[in-house]
Order: sequence, then C-alpha cells, then structure tokens
Amino acid sequence: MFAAVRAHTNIALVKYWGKKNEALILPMTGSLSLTLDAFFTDTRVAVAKDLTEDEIVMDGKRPDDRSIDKIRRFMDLVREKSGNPAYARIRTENHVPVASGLASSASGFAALAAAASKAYRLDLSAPALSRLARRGSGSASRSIDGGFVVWHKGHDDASSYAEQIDPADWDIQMIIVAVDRQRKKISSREGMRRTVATSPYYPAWVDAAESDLLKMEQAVHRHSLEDVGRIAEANALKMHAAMLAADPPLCYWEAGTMTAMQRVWALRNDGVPCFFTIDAGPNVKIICRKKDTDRIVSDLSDYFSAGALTVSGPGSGIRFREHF
Ligand code: 2P0
Repeated sequence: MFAAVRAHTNIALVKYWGKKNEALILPMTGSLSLTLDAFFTDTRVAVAKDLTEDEIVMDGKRPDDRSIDKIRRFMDLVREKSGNPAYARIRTENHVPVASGLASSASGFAALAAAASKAYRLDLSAPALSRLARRGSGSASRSIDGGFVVWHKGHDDASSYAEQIDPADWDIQMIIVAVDRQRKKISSREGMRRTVATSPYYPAWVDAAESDLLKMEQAVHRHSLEDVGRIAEANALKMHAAMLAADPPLCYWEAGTMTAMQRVWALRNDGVPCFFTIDAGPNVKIICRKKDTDRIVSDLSDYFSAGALTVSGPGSGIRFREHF
C-alpha cells in the first residue's frame, strides 16, 4: 500500500482559463500544453491504518492551510473511489530550479493522483488517471503524459481528459524567465472565476481559444516551430486581454514581464525565431529552437540575472519508482 511517482510540469500553449463546472473542474475550452523536463514533483503515498487524518509533508514542511485542504479533499475522492477509508502519509518534493519561480500544481496533482491511485489499488488507465488528476487541479490532467498534450474539454467527468498528441521529439524548447519568485496574489482559481463572471471579453476568449486549439494541433503535427510559437504567443495575449478587462482588473504582469516580451519581439525583428507565453503570474516562457538558445540567453542576460533563466526541453509523462 505504497507508491512513489515523478511527474513533470507542463506549460500551456493554448490556455485553460475558466470552468464550466467548478465541482468537477470541467473547463470552458480545450487546451494544449508541452510537458517540461526541468520541473518535476516527486510524491510518495503510503496508506497507514494508524492515522486519524492524512499526514502531509511538502518540501520538508507542513504546507499552508489552503494546500492541505485541497490535498485532503482530493484524498477523500481517492478513498471514495477505492472504498478504502484509511488515511495516508504523503511526502512530496518539488524540484524546481531555485530561481524559476514555477511552483506548479500541475506536476503536484499529477504525481499525487498517480501515487495515490496505485497505493489505494485503483488500477486506472492513463485517461482515467488524467481525469482523476483533473479533480485536483485542471492543468494536472495534462501532466500524466509527456510531450504535446491536449486536454479535451468534454461535457462530463468521463469525457474531460488529456492525452498526448505528439511526443515532441523534434527541435523545440523553452527558456523560462523568472521575473518574480513570490507566490501570486490572486490564485488561478479565483482569477478564472472573476474573468468568467465579469470580463466583457470572456465570450471572445472562448471563441478564440477553440479556433487556436484547432490551428495549434495542426502546427504541432507539422512540427512547425514558427506556427506553434506564433499561435501560442497570440493565445496568451488574448487570455491576458480578457483578464485585464475583468472587474476588478487582473494584471499578472510586472515591469520585468514587459521587458522580456519586448526582448522577444526585438530578437524576432533581428531574425531569431522566438515567441513567448505567460501564465497567471509575471514569469515569461520563451519558445525557441536549441540552436538559438545561446543568442537568446545572452540577450536576456543584459536584463536578468543568470539564475533567473532556465532552459528546458520537452519532458516525459509520469514514472512510477521504487522509492525516492
Ligand atoms: C493553463 N493556467 O492552461 C492555465 C493558463 C494558468 C494560466 O491552468 O483551478 O492551477 O486548479 O483548475 O490548473 C492554472 O490553473 O487551476 C492554469 P485549477 P490550475 O496552464
């Protein structure tokens, strides 16, 4: 009644922003991501009959109350599905380059879903595991598989899951620019809720996201770095436009965010094919080819410290381990 799992985080190239069903975490639109090699979470789950509640240790300490609450509610779901009411010892370590600023619930809930389902003997297929991870955090559904992954929005619990559409075994990588390492002020969950409820641009976002997803799937199948990058950058800007139009407005950018965006545009003007995407925080992720990495990193080094820049290739799906 023990399992250990490593899961990598993922960065959306066509974003998930808004839920159709809050309780089941069903998204308003489908999304598409690239799993990254450089950021991952290791999680061990051991079912223990002697416990009176789940014992949770994250990066060597007790996490904050909000995280504990989310993890306990997720474990209740695993107990309900397995018919085993026992609590568990959960140990999780986030392997995130010190300065990257990426603390991810995607790799966290993907690793927890896989480890908990094995420890509680649920014996789930990959799509069923993706559906379970989705219940912890929407983006976690996309971290069960590696490479390029599509989360089909679906219309109910059974039809909303993610799967790989391309292994990303071609020349594409990301440079993560850590603009700020602080925990974001407005959670994605709250930010999405506010955008759906108040942004006059939200319906336009839903229309654009559907069409971007179709175009992105084709660009991925063509292995076209330029098309993948162009669609991803435009999609991220549309999501941030919808956020900015919310009431009160949601602006996740900082001065450094704009600096990194402008460097990407300047490099592109100079003939370097690079494109950015930005999530619900100030950090910037740059999509490029391997051969252009040195040029881009050297340019960014005039504006950001070396520790703020992390280069990552595509990552694999979840891996079960003997131990950590
Ligand atoms: C994404 N983000 O597609 C989008 C883009 C952030 C911006 O998925 O409420 O932590 O747990 O389902 O998965 C972050 O949202 O939100 C996210 P919940 P989650 O990657």
